[in-house]
Order: sequence, then structure tokens, then C-alpha cells
Amino acid sequence: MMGKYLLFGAMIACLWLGGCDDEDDDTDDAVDSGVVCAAGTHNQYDVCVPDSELVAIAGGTFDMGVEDGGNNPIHSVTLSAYTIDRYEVTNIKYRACVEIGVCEMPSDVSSYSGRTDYFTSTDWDNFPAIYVTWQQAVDYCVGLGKTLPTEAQWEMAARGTDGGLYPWGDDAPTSSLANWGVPYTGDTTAVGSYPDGDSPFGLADMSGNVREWVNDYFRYSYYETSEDQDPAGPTSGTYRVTRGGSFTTEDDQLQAVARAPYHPMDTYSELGFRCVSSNEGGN
Ligand SMILES: [Ca+2]
Repeated sequence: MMGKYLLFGAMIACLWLGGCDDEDDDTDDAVDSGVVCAAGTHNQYDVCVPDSELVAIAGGTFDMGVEDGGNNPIHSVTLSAYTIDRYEVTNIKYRACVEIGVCEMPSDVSSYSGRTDYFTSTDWDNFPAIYVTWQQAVDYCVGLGKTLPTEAQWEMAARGTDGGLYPWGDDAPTSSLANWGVPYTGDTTAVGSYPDGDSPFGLADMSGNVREWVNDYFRYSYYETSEDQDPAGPTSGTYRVTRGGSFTTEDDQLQAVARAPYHPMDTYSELGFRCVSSNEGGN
């Protein structure tokens, strides 16, 4: 099994790098360099975002939650450094995992609006993988030596350390900031289609497109007892947390502080995921 994981990691690296035939491809430098801006660009917040699909976050302290809406109380959380996927995991990447025998097929290969070949056709390669259970999402991440993000890791990555209500700040969402329920687009879009809505760290689609599994069990009152250093969520529960809302949801679920419990065995056309690694640079 370990051989399969190693091969899967190599396959995904090839997808990121656009092919493995050229060993001198200087894109390697962009992946290995983390946040060196010589291999990246400055985003609308004048933050350097590497031209790779991994974003290194230095860690630090931020205020998690809001005072009302069930995502309270606001509490100070300190996180160690981590690396997180810039995009939701896409069909082409999840297919590579299935083909090598590490991941299971999604429960449905279509999408919400009736794209019957959504998972199987290359037409939708760069669209988010959907219809995966919480465990299937975990299996994908573990296959790359990663994990699902904790709620705290996801929220800091979405809001930055200044505490905006959305990835782009406190302004209400618009049709140019995210794929969400107003106006109703009716289905997923290619990842990274709404760059004006990127988070302060340069992460795409943290609000909208597909909601995202995170690692934590859901407990409504967890913020009242959360640890302040690298909180990992309750130790038991029935539901897992999802974050960020989707193309079906309205303003309340789109907020970077919003938490929504989903049963871990359920799959949906509007539910996907991304991975994190504590190993800076990732796989
Ligand atoms: Ca999303």
C-alpha cells in the first residue's frame, strides 16, 4: 500500500508541475520556494502568493468566530505553521487517486445541473471533486501525506489574521467575488474563477463554489471550551464540520466564520474539500 501512496504522490506532483518529462523544469523552484515572491505574484492585498498550488501560512494568532449567529464566542487561537492547498481538490487530481487504487470513486459521477460525465470527462478536470464522504476526503489527503484542515486552520486561511467576515473583508458578497447562491449559477465553476474573492493568503474559493469538509467533529458549543493552541476540535461526535458555503447557499453560509454540520457518510453535489500539511512545501 505504501508503494501506491508514493506513486500517487508522484502522479499528483506531475499534475501540479504540468508533466514530469523535463527534470529541469524551473516550476520546481516555484513549488519548493514557498513564499519567495520571485516565483509568485502580489495579490490585491499586496501579499506575495507563490505560483504553486500550495500556500505556506506562517501561523500566528487570530480571533476565531463572531459574537452572534452560533459561531461564538470570539476566542483567540494560535496556530503553528502549515501549508494548505490553494484550490479545492479537483476532478483530475481525485481521478488520479482513484486510478492508483488509493481513493474510492465518488458516489455519483454527475453534477447538480446534469453534467452526466462530470467526474469522468476531461471537460471538467479543473472543477472541484464532489460526492465524496468525509473519510474519502481523508483518504485522498493521507495519500499525499496530508490531512484535512482543522476548523481553526481553515478559518485562519480564509480570513487572515485581521478577522474579515469574508475572505475579501467585511463587504457583502457580489457576483464577482464568489460562486454562490445569488445570483444562482446552478453548478460548480472551475477552481480559481473568482480571483477578486481570494483570501488574504491567496486561497481561492474559500467562500462558495463547493463547501469543504474539515477534520473536526461538530459541537455547537465547542468555542466555549476550545483550546487556544492548535485546537483540533471535540474528541467525539456524530457530525463533521463543513465550511465556506457553496453555489447553492446564501450570505450566512458564505461567511468565513460560518460552520455547518454534515453527516460524515453523506455526499453532496455541493460538497468537496482541500488538504493541509504541517510540512512546509507539502507534496
Ligand atoms: Ca469552497
